[in-house]
Amino acid sequence: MAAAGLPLGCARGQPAQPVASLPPLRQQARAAGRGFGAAIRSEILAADPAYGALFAAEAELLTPEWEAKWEALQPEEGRFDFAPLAPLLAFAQANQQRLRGHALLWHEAMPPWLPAALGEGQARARGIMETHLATVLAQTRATIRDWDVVNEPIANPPGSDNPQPGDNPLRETPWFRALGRDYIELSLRSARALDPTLRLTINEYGIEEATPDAEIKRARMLGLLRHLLERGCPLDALGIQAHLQMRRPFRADVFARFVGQVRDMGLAVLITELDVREPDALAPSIEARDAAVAARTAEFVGAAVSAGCRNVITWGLSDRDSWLVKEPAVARRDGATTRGLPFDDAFQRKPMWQALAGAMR
Ligand code: 9MR
Repeated sequence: MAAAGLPLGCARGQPAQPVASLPPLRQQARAAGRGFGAAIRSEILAADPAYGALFAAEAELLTPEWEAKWEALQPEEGRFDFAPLAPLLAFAQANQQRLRGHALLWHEAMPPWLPAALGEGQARARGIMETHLATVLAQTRATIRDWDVVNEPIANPPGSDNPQPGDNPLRETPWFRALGRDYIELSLRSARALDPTLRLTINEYGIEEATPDAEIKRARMLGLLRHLLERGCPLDALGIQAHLQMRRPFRADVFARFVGQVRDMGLAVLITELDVREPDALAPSIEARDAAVAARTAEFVGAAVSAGCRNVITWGLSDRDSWLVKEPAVARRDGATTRGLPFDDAFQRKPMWQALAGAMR
């Protein structure tokens, strides 16, 4: 009989199995031909055995939350450092997990030298890009077969958080300023030439929800993808981050239509960074809060899976280590801990875990 925890819906008349005794998410997803995973951090892995045990049990896919960003891999020009990434590669190998690469080109987590060097002319910028891709892809070739080549290339439209002024559909990053919109195509072509069977992904946020700004961002993304594919640019997948916000409406039909449009272009679509930001005004009980997060997760992941997304990755597993709690810009102002991931602070499965299990089955 179910003691602690909520019963998972089961056949009428049968006792519910306690949630803690159900097979882990990676197993449930795999049984349905899907992949479940989460973002992981090497410094926590080194310090906390329980963290490693949780990831080993529950996640089949792993994304380094920081360790494969430019700041980590090339902190000074020409000095590459794979030491922070190495323990994650070893961990993945020991636990039969696949590591995704995140991210080759991004306007954040840049080491201080990089934006300055990119301002030194087109040839210099191309050289820097080529060297980074060649070195990193050669080093990770045997272990990472899927990279976010470009992260967050689309400009935030008016009405979104941090909008970009003007009507450029692309984000005006140091890469854009150095090389124009072709920086995206150049990086994808270069990655394909360096490693012909590597899976190339563009990753983006703010394209999930039913708001006018997300609608514009989706249109901008479709425009970029169409442009790249028309030019014969190599590209395999769109990663949809899915940092969902409860204060924003979600509509399964709107989201599924977008996923369908991308898949109709011949691209795979995967969910890369799922978590849920709770509303400003919280329900009075933890139970009600968790039920709301679980309902949004079930709706979102259900729509994604039905629309053909095979892989779902959450941005961490436990609320304890979530950027939603640690990052001052997104942490709650009322001091409450955002409960936006499938496990609580004590690594107990939450209703969001059940929602993920249900949707992935
Ligand atoms: O969660 C990540 C946080 O720990 C890092 O400090 C930050 C900068 O490297 O990046 C966060 O992850 C971001 C991801 O790489 C891209 N999408 C948005 C994520 C949350 O900011």
